[in-house]
Amino acid sequence: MKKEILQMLRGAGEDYISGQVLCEKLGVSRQAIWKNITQLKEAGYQIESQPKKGYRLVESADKLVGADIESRLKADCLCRKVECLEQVDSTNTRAKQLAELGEPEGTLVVAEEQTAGKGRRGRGWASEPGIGIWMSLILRPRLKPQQAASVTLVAAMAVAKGIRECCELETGIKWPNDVVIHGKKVCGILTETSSEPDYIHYAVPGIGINANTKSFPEELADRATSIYLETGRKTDRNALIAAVMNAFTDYYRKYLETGDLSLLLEEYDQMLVNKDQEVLVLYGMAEEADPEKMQKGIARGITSSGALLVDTDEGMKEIVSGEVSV
Ligand code: BTX
Repeated sequence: MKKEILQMLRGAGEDYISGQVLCEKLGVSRQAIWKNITQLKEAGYQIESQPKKGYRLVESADKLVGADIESRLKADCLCRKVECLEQVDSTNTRAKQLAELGEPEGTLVVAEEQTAGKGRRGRGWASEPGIGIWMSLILRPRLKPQQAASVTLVAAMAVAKGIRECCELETGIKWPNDVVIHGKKVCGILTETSSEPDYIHYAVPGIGINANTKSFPEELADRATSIYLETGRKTDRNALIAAVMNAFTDYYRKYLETGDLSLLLEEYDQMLVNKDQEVLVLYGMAEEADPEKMQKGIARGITSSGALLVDTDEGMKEIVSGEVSV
């Protein structure tokens, strides 16, 4: 019921909404409304109550609240349910556990803190408490496993669009999966899948967004940034999560329509910071890349299967794995 109460309070804007109207619209007693409002206040929402006028939302909580996120999702949003945790090792690990237990598509796991946040290829992901967005979505796409790699690119587009809409901030995508501002990472995405040779059990894109981080440890400072550092404003994390989920829904449905990125190519390329820029193709992991095998080229965009097209001395190449440096 908190979801509906928040929707109605937000809908009323600066105005009060009477307890009577809330009771009638939600079909519950005044006491039930009062109890839920009290719980929202305890969670950090500033809700003003005036005896004859009713309730008014003054300020949302600076806390992740499942009902708040749900109250902002579009009616046709793919995300149907939010599990909100104070602390977890990794939201990806938790989402995968739920998926193994049969949780349907559309459940989102979010956490205030990750104690063992994961990056790609065994790397870590710094996930300080209370300031970031650490979340993982359960998907059950009816696609071939080799098509699932593009989920990451779809998620990157959704993050870029969500940040633009919610924070009025332009970001770019560093192929394949980093969302960057001025060359620094504001978001990383790790998609984990469970599949058989021709069937995907589930895919879990895990998204880490540095929302309100005020400073990074020295080893990250030159490659990481946050929305706060770029705008000087604090982001309402519940609103941003919902904006990303709403954007993801639209992009993901287009992706499922064809099973590839053909309907999203143009928009992805517009977001691609590497487009028409010189890139260094590193075959293998960046840390171990053999300098002999590095090759310069100009990135031209992606293919419908998500590969990066790089114009090199030896002609156009499709980079399907490895990394590029911006
Ligand atoms: P990646 O391997 O591309 O990036 C990891 C690298 O990025 C690290 O080695 C480090 O250099 C740098 N890094 C670590 N933490 C941060 C940070 N907070 N901001 C910017 N750079 C950082 C990217 O992997 C995939 C990250 C996915 C994270 C999400 S959070 C929710 C979900 N749960 C989980 O455990 N992982 C995902």
